Amino acid sequence: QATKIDPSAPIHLNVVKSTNKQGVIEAVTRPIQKTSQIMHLVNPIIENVKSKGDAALIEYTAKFDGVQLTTPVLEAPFPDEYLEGLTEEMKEALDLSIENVRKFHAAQLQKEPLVVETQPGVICSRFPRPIERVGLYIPGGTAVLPSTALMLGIPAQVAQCKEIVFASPPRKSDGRVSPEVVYVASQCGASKIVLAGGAQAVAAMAYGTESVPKVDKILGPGNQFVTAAKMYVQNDTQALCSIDMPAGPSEVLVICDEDADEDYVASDLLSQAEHGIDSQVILCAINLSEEKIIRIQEAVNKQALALPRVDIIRQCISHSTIILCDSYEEAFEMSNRYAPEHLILQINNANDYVELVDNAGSIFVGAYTPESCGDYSSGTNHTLPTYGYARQYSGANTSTFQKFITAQNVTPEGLKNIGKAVMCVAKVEGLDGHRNAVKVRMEKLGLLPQGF
Ligand code: HSO
Ligand code: ZN
Repeated sequence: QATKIDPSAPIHLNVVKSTNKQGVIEAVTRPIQKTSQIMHLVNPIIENVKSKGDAALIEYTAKFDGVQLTTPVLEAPFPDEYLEGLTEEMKEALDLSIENVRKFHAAQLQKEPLVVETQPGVICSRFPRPIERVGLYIPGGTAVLPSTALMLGIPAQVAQCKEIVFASPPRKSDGRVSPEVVYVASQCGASKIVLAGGAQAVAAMAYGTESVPKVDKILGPGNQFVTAAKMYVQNDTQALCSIDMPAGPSEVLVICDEDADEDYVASDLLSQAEHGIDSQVILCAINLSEEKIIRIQEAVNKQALALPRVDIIRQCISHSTIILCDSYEEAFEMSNRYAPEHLILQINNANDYVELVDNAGSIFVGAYTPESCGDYSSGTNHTLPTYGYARQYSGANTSTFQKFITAQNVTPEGLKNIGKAVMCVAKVEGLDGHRNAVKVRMEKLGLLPQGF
């Protein structure tokens, strides 16, 4: 996918005017997902894990990750040696992040029971129950992601899921997952870490193997193989497994005005760009002077060149765009249409504009709120809808790890109040058995209305 880009050219975003319809369309069009095309690669992997279990899992880990395992699962309590290399400072940082994520997600638990008497004697209620077993996928690859482990593991623990299983590909160097991920897994009360990645890890958790427990829901980001496997198992009634949401490349839309600090704006664009060459980075700039645009471009170039992942950034920024907007309203309209995973507001009185947001995964309000805070430590979740799915999906939250059960209790008085309506509708549906279930009761109670 990487295109040839002159490494000596300055790292600058494209610039289009909001009135340039074609330019804007190009800027906000997301890359096409090849999920269905890679299904034929993913299918045999899933089938193999399904039929051969651990043996297939071990084989794929040897083949794809270059690690020869004797058992594909690390069981809790995780041995101390797996925490080797975890510094005190890192532990404190993870602890603070965990504490804040726990606080914010615990506050989402329903405190009062939801009970509504819709008619006298008709009592309807709704209550949450944890999803019993969840599988949390933590990608390997170019970055270690203990933050993703905690963003999924802590809400699962808060929701009181009975079994929390992590899966992450082992490192080639020592066949382990990073000590940070192991630490987070232990803090979340995870029972197991499956040392596998890709479609094979998803399959193992969806169907279960000799050593991997079958789970009820699989969550977490991943490459196209992981996404394709999640889609597959979600559609297989034999797996009886749901997933969080379809995933695409990570994205940010920043809205800034003339008073925004160019260094802050540039840093937010780059923190997204370093995620991957296919990351989506858009800046909606409201009534910006030419000098300001130049200063932002210069800041992007200067900061980018100092970052270790400059090569990834260069690729990403080459398809990133500054859209010049004429008003705040226009910028928010643009953003709502794009429905970004992350929306950053670097504008005057940013708080007042939050009510204009209809579609976004998570909003970062004001100059001192970089996305990085939400990615790691503030308390909100960083597992967010990408690819425009912010139109209909929420980011991961406590209820992601629950399902809701409704109940009702109808008394004779209640039956008197709704029985006739039930019988009427049952009649038009031609379902006499339904009608009869009310009728026999009303009859015995001496409540049957005339003509029934
Ligand atoms: N921005 C990513 C999350 C992440 N950032 C993990 C750093 N580590 C998707 O929300
Ligand atoms: Zn990030």
